[in-house]
Amino acid sequence: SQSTVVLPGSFDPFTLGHLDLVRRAAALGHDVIVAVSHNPSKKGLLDLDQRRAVIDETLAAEGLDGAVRSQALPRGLLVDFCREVGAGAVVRGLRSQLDLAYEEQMARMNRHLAGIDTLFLLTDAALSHISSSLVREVAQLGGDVDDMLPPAAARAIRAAVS
Ligand code: COD
Repeated sequence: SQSTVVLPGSFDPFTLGHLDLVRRAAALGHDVIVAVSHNPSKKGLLDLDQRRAVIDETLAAEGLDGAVRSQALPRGLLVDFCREVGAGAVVRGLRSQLDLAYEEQMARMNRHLAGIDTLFLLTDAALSHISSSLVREVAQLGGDVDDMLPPAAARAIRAAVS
């Protein structure tokens, strides 16, 4: 049987960087649960349902909807969610050493709390400039973000800023 891993995030919006992570985790043979957190801050653009709809539409369009599914991440600890869904590990992407500095502490904490390991995938260099927060900022200031997003996300962002 395949091992289940959780890819947690806010995904506001789900970007080509996130899609690359999902694709690579699935290609390694994992069942992937994309766990979508509640809006962490008021600076968010898409609500939880919109963010999940973008992800589900993208997974279907990419033919990834067999091995990968989205789920809302309940309030509470990520490691508790992992236990509930039977996931043995978390997957996270690393764009830079800045990401590592932030991720290292979370990964150590999750392992301390529940023995849940974190699998890190180095971001594709062509995608390492992409972050959801910068995509939101550029879009809100009138810039073009279409080439950083799957089509479903580009449509949702366009509707949200118009
Ligand atoms: N290329 C590749 N990967 C990328 C790219 C890119 N261009 N952009 C982002 N990623 C990766 C990120 O590195 C991350 O691994 C993943 O995609 C998701 O990104 P985000 O930004 O949507 O996710 P975050 O950082 O907002 O998610 C935070 C969590 C929800 C994981 C965190 O808040 C959490 O664990 N909450 C639960 C409460 C808890 O357990 N707290 C204690 C933690 S120790």
